[in-house]
Amino acid sequence: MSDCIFCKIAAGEIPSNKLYEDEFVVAFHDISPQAPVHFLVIPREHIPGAAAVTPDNSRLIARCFEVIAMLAQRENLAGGFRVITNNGQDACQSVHHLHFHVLAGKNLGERLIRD
Ligand code: DGP
Repeated sequence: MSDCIFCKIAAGEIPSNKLYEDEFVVAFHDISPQAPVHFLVIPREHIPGAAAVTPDNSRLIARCFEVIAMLAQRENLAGGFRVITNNGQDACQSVHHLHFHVLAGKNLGERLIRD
């Protein structure tokens, strides 16, 4: 999608602090961190959100979680981490390209990412 900010980050057209990228997935630090560790994992393919996951693209979600597990090990998140995806208006989704927030580096408590 030509006007999608995360498509542009994945393509390298907008700078980001990337942790990892491969043919299918990109991980980069969130511009507005909510925890000491806060990065986003996205499929390169433009999927608008969790509600748009289908049998045709769900392998990309599996790949995102493989990358999350790899980065959790590489970034030494042994104390634990939280994975969140916001979908739609009530969840305050602000970027309509599926992304998984990975939060860590402190006790995250029981509060939601936005309340
Ligand atoms: P959400 O509200 O779940 O759609 O989260 C979108 C996240 O994307 C939010 O935490 C801030 C982050 N974000 C928005 N624009 C940019 C950007 O240009 N660069 C980076 N690194 N993160 C961004």
